[in-house]
Amino acid sequence: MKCCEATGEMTHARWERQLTRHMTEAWFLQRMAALALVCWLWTSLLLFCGAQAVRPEQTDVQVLSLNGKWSLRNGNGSLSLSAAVPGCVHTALQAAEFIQDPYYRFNDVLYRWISLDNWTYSLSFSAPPWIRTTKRVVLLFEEVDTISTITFNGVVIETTDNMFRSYEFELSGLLKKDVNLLEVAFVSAITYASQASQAHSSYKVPPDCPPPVQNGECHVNFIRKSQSSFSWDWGPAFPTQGLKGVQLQAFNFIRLQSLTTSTSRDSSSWIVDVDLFFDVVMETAGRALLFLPDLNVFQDFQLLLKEGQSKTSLVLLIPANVSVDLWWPNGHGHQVQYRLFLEARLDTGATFHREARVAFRTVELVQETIPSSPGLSFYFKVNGRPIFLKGSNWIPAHSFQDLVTPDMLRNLLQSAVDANMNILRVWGGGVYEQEAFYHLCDELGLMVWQDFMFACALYSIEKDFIQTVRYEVTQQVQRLKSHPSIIVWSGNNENEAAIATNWFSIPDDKRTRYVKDYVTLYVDNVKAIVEQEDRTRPFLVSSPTNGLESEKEGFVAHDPYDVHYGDTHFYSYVKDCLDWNQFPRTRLASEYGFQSWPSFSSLSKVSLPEDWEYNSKFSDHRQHHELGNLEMLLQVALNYRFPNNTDTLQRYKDTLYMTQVMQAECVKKQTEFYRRSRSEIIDGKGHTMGALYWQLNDIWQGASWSSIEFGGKWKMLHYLAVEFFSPVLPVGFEENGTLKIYGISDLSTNLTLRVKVTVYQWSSLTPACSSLSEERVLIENAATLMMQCLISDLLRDCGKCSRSSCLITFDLHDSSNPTQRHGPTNHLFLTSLRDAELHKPNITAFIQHDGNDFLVTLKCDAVGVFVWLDVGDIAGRFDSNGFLLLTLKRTVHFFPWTTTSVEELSENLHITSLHDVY
Ligand code: BMA
Repeated sequence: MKCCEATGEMTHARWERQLTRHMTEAWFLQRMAALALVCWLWTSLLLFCGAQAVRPEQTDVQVLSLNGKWSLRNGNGSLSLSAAVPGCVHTALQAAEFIQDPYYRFNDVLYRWISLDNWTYSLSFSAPPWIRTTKRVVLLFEEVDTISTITFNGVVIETTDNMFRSYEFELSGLLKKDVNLLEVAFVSAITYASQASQAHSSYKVPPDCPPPVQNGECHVNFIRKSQSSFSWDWGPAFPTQGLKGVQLQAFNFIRLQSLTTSTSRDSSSWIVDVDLFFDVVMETAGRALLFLPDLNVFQDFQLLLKEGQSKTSLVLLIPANVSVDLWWPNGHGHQVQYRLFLEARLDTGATFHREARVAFRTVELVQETIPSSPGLSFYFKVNGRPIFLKGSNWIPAHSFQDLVTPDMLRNLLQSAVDANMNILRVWGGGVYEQEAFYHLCDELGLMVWQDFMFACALYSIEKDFIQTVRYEVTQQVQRLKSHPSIIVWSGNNENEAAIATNWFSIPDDKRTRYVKDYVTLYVDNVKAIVEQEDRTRPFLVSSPTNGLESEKEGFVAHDPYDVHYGDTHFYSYVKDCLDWNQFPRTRLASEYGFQSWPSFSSLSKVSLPEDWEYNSKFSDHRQHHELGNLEMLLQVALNYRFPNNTDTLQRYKDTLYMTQVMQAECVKKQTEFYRRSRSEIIDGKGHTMGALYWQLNDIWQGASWSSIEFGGKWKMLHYLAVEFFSPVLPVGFEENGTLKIYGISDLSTNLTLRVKVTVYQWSSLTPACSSLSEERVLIENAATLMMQCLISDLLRDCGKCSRSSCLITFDLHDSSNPTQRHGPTNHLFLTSLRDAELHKPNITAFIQHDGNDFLVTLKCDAVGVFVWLDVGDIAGRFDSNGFLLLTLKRTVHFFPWTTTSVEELSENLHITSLHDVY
């Protein structure tokens, strides 16, 4: 027993003592045999403590990766090339230089032939001797996109119909010694969807096709593939074909397929539920140890594993006296995750070990009555604390998912965190994201509102369709449930609303059928499976929804946009977006937004000089939202002047800038409205507890609602989000001639503050006047009215100020230490900037090194508004941009994401402010 004499953090005696607590009587009878196990477990624990363990996860399982270079050919064999797996047809064709960048100019349409063809991936490989002598060999596909027939050595082993699930097949007996041929013959997703819709002849399942402006493909609701891959109002149609990871797993006795964890709390202690999914060749027994080294908690279990595939559930109790650090959303605390180890040994001699992460947090969706308001509240409590959701909606980061790298994801998700967001909604028209996405969200404290992948359509409930959805939902919940970041599952995007408000002009007498199908799909299947697999977080059937009220009304409420219940989506492009009176005082705003164009540097990469006009064919082509380009100009016209430069290219660039100014201001106004509505009930409406604007990221370089461009560059909106999502924020607005300033706080302590209001003339950087309010308590986790005054009084007491010659800024100051400011300085324009008496600010810039970053020192001689610094293609971001320049001198940081220099930055820096485009 020499190995047990090793010294470590835990003495042998203590280990024995702790283990004894968990021993059963049977265990005592088997003590001698078990001592060997203890010795082995002890060794394993020491290995864990030293974090040195590098060994196979399962001694009985051998893995042969089939990733790498495969062959690819089209339907008639006229094209053949080698193709990487993971990968897809488009990226393979581009890598082999058969095609250009699919995102270039009009290539999305020109390359449609690729998606209309049927492509076959094939791989020849010889099986190593060990694999042929193993009892079971399983072929595993992580993802097959989408419709394919898989053959192995000429034998059809499976057909696939769902990109959102993995597939595996038994290969034993089929493996040859020399050459084995694996082929995946895809059928065009477009053809399949069209045929599936035709086959569904009993009644229509709308919509048939996307609007023509999207240059898309039809009947995407008939295929379990990313719904936006057939085009969306912000993205191209690239219904590609391809494969993710492929491997062989060979084993003689047992394979641990996956391990999931979830945590919950009873009255006194935490419970960690660990589910193990096994594939067992022959019934076997053994023992397993679960170990949380950082909490010094462990427990051992007897395993009895029946033949076939099965789930074994282990429950690890965290004793009440063990203090556990919680996982909190960004801005509310740390994101603590603990390492959990599983060590098991079976009677066959096989061993396996796994490492996972466990986080402790609770989540609750509160829907209860609110005094003086009809309806129900709708907000999330994490660890018992109500959390105002601040964030955005996530769409796929690329049409070709194989090109999405963890670095790209980190950059985007870090950008969300840098903008003070605490949540992203993974929208139901895209994809269930890759593992790295959720790991990053766990690490960064970004909560995830996870939709199931159904959007803006009705769906069939044919037996095969339901069956494939059932596999999908089961697998996805099992794959994702261990992530603390996921706080809610949601059945679909806008499909309750689509039926309720009759998007597809369904005659009244046919409505019942569609409601019934809706309930069958999302309630009887999706919801039922989710609740069976994961009871630790809430499930919503749709977004927007009235929540419990929708359920009461048979899951399709008569008005899912009712502000007294649930979440709402709200879009209005024609009314003045700066008029807060038009915004719905909703319980939770899960979608709202405005379009803008990305920067010239992004667009010029995929276009030619002849495209660089707002009304060019290219500009129309990259606008997938009917009348979108006009709507942007309309909003610009409501508050600003049109760019009037006589140079066409400059006018184009100025117009791109104006769309970003407009978008940033519109979303800012609306978000501030939602944040200041969190503590009030006005006319029975309010208690708003979330603002997730549409949309965070882009799939390509085109007009969209995003705040971050394809490639990661921040639009003006994203810079403004840093401030409008700030944990402490002063919000000012005008109501019947009165200036009201609210303080918004996401903090968990009260602050005693004063509001400093400063009035500036547009022509001068010296304040015209300023005043300090009475002190007031800014209440923790609330919106508080901090001060109010008549605007006419303010201007009258401030010399020659008028609404068009002056603007107001305001900030929150510590009442005992007036030099300490809380939150950013905010502002209010007293007239539309179309009419304001702006002065040319004459901005100059000087760039210097500052360690790895750069300092840009700006000087000006009048107030600069929406001052925009652009360094073209140089990747990186500023600490602030799109701001009001109110001081003679201001320094801004630039954080590069690649190597650059003072010279390169100076050459590329371009500064625009609103006055420049007038
Ligand atoms: C919402 C989303 C998306 C869409 C966006 C902008 O309805 O759910 O479907 O892209 O609006 O139109």
